[in-house]
Amino acid sequence: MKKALIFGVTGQDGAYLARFLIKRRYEVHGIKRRSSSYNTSRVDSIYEDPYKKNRRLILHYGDLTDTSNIQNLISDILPDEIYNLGAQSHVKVSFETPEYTANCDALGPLRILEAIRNVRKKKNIKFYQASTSEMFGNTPAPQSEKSILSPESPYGTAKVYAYHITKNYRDAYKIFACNGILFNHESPLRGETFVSKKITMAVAKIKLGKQKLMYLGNLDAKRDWGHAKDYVEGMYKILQQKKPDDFVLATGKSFTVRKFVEDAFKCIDVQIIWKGKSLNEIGIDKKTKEVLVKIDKRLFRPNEVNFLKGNYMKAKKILKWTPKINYTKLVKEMVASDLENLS
Ligand code: NAP
Ligand code: G4F
Repeated sequence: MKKALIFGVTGQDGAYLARFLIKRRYEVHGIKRRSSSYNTSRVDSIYEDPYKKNRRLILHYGDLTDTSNIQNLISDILPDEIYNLGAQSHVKVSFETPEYTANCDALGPLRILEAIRNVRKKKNIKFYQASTSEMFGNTPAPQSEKSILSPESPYGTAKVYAYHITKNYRDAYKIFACNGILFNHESPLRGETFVSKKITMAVAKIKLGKQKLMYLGNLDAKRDWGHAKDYVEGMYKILQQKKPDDFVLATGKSFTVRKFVEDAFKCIDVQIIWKGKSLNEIGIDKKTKEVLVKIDKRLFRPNEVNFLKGNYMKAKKILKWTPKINYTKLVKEMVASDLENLS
């Protein structure tokens, strides 16, 4: 039986990856952070009693900013594969907490790689690093493994460090260390402060009479939105190759935030029409004339990544990976799930 260790198991991707690996008969170890309130809701349905024998999911306390904790966990568990999905993953928040973001997102993966290096004589552990399309910044689309990295945020900059240190350890110490350069991926489990989930939850609440309107920032940014379920399969495939390498996972299609809003409202039979410009722009229900979307300048970022669209041809050719769930299905699934949960 293979053992996997997931940093970030309580996050969106961690929860999908844990389920995926458990189905493939892995023993999954996950790192959760100490919190004053419960933070395991995404994995509660696969949680197992600590007194049960032959558990498939085993949770440990840990933190990417704690070197000794990471060293101890890795040398005790000695997993076959480590997936580092842990991060301060919010781009706008990274402008407010740049130092913490660097500690967690840049030095965190370095700490894991050092721990892997230290146990090399006992076990060759494979390592997956959650790299991101945010590293490309405003490099022209479509972005591929060969595109220039030019991050526009403290988050993106920290992730560029993590990307390079992963490659350095692969080259210098022959560690099986890989980067998955993933474009935006969403799901019903997406964190509530990311734009997709913020929109689908607001749409559901408006439909149920629990909210009147939503505030958004830049409506014109374009993102390549896929489904997290497809992307965790890609992560797994990256670590099953003969040679360690880096891969872009994306859908190759890109839509504006504005279109996401329109399509989410379509799911509840509301057609949005836009009026006004810039900070005074509003989104109106065509039928009732109610204002459902307003702009709040505080939701803009100091720097914006305008256009992300990935070229995933390398993953298609080598990993035989293609995304199965398209953008339209994704939006519908997210709205339907929020309607069900909130009603
Ligand atoms: P997420 O939902 O925000 O999950 C992040 C996970 O990291 C959570 O489990 C979180 O724990 C954990 N974490 C945060 N700070 C930590 C720390 N100091 N020590 C240990 N764990 C910590 O993110 P996601 O969407 O699943 O993304 C997974 C990874 O892929 C992240 O590294 C992200 O940067 C990267 N990525 C995401 C996307 C995307 O579109 N989703 C695209 C490209 C790359 P808590 O639950 O306690 O907060
Ligand atoms: O949903 P977002 O916050 O995602 P963003 O910034 O693209 O980052 C996500 O994808 C990255 C991959 O490219 C990951 F690495 C990262 O961890 C994260 O998962 O924002 C998407 C777009 C941005 O252009 C933002 O300016 O939506 C725009 N936006 C407009 N109004 C908003 C809002 N974003 C948020 N979060 N909230 C708003 O009200």
